[in-house]
Amino acid sequence: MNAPSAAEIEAARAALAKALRVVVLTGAGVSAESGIPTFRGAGGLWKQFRAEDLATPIAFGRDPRLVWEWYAWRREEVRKCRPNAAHVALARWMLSRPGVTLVSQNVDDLHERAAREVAGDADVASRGLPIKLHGSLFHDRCARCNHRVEGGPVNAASVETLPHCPECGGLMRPDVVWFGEMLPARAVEAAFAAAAEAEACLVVGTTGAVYPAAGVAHAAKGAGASVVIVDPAATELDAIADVRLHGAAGELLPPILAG
Ligand code: BV8
Ligand code: ZN
Repeated sequence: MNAPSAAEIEAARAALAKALRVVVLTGAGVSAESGIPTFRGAGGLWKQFRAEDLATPIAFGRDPRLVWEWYAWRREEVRKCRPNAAHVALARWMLSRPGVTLVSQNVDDLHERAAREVAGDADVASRGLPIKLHGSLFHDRCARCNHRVEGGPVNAASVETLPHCPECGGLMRPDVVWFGEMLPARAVEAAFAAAAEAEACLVVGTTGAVYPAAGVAHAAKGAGASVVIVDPAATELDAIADVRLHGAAGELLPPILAG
């Protein structure tokens, strides 16, 4: 796929600049240039680890140590990474204008770190934070009473040494949404409410294969929004794109989100 022309970049920039309300949907591709493997791409996360073996409640019930080892490894991988130019451009843009809602499928914290770095202080940064549809890699949740804590060090030597709930003693799990599990209701509500109001929808770095997350883009389209898609490869949302830019998020977001 050839790189987008200046006219295509300008078409994307204009569609986003003139929209009073914009919903942004990001997936693993927005973190790819930070060095975090995507899920389904070459060398994607699922390639080395079969999703059904690790990211399902059944797998966790069957072998909590294995599942915790994978998430502890991913936490360390993300900690070694830094937000890339796409996260920074998005954070800068969100902090420079009203009316943008960021919805992310990612469980990493790179959008949050970019917002904090750009804003310099936590209050301002809060305007650049994402709605996290699939939870957070850096939080643990009690599998019994749902008590939620900041994730700490994980000792997966035995089930007994795995993180346990300070409230009820139950086994903690990563605070992410596994396949077959409901998404956090408030996050879904907020994401689809933003889509229903949007005049533009920017989709960055997602195959659009996972629902209900991918439905955010369809809901925005249905509400009459112009859909701009940034991705180097074909996605399952391409059919609803009004402007389709083939390329990397780190290269394309800075020019299309420029002031
Ligand atoms: C639910 C958290 C219902 C854990 C994840 C059949 C049809 C339709 C749907 C279903 C179906 N069968 C089952 C379902 C439902 C299922 C689903 O959608 N399955 C799909 C796979 C078919 N969904 C669910 O199970 C959801 N729950 O439906 O509950 C329910 C109803 C009643 C009662 C109970 C339950 C829960 C889904 C959430 C699963 N959790 N992750 C973890 O992370 O460990 S999903 C996982 O996939 C990640 O969150 C990830 O974000 C998400 C989507 O993947 P992408 O982000 O798109 O990543 P991918 O690698 O696929 O794509 C990367 C893209 O980036 C590519 O396009 C690539 O080209 C691009 N890229 C690469 N480099 C760059 C780039 N782009 C820009 N710049 C670059 N440099
Ligand atoms: Zn508990």
